[in-house]
Amino acid sequence: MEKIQIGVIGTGFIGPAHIEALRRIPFVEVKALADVDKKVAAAKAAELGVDEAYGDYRDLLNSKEIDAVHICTPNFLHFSIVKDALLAGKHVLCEKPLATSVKEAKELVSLAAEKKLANAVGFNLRFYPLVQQVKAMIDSGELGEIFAVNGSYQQDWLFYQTDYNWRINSSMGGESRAMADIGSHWVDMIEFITGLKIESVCADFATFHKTRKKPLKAIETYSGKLLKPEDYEEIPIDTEDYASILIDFNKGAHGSVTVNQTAAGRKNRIYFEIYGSKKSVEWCGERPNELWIGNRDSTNNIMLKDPSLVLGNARNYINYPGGHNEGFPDTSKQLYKEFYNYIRNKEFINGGIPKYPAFVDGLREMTIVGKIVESAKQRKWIEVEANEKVTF
Ligand code: SOE
Repeated sequence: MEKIQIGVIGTGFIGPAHIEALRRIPFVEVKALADVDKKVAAAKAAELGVDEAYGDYRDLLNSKEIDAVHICTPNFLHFSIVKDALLAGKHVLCEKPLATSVKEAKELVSLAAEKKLANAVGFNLRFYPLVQQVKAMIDSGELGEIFAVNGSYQQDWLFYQTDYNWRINSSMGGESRAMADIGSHWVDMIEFITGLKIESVCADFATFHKTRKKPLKAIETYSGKLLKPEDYEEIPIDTEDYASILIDFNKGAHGSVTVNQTAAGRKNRIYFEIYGSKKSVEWCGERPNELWIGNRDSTNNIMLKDPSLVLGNARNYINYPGGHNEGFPDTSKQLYKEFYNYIRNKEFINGGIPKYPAFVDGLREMTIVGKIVESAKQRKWIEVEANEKVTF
């Protein structure tokens, strides 16, 4: 079988997760990786069992054998690498955020369309089977009209003043941190499953650690717990630890979300509750195989992930029987499976509708997060354009 050849650019926390998930798809192969210099790249390639290592991503892009690239670098590099990759004729899957400004994101959406290349953004959390089940329930009218959507995304890996990572530095991660890093997943997930559009937002941001102790050497995401006091310098912080947002959706729905990266005990907890005119649902990413279903006139239920119980399309994202739990790594596998099926079936040539989050979804999320940041600064409600116009 001829396999689709892939290059992974950036091998910190998330790059290896991409490689592992890609290896679970039979018709693709991770051929090469690139990192900041030849030494780091060679060490990562040896550790991860990848044949080719590049110290400059442009050399990877020059390889004729590579069909597609995954961009897993710090955020500020996304725009230039995605652009170079598209100009080199590669299909691209980029981690979120797609770029650091809406203007740049629009340029990438247009360039990918002009070059007729498949493009995706790493909103993998959409692919939890029971998240897809909620979408199917809402699409079939089971919840009725949506009244309210509430939720949160909370973590504790940045709880201490000594917790540090490139995401904290606005020049590397972007102006917003908690909202852009994890709130973006919540926003993407909710618009995807409900079909509702966020129309206006009113945000309150907080930075609890006004200064943080930055390690004197670079460390990877989630690795700060291993450092000692003499390994730090104190620096001012200009990105938010916390954000709470009131949301007005179209079709009369209302909602709210809180994101917090300093929430002790919350490891990686994305959570939502959706209240409809017929029933309610509640789901939490730390118990992803359980869905609470709430009724007014009969008993409430807990549905367990099981391919024989879910509605239509949700079944496509379940590979194990009930009781055999699927989790975070499986969401990436399901996203990449859809992306590479699209490429394998050459759907990009005629502009087939992707079943995965594409660059337009990355642009949409950036538009919303941009308005949330504006609202926090101005301390007032800000409208979000219903549909961003992109010219091709
Ligand atoms: C760090 O906060 C992070 O790795 C995010 O960047 C991911 O998108 C999320 O899936 C888990 O947490």
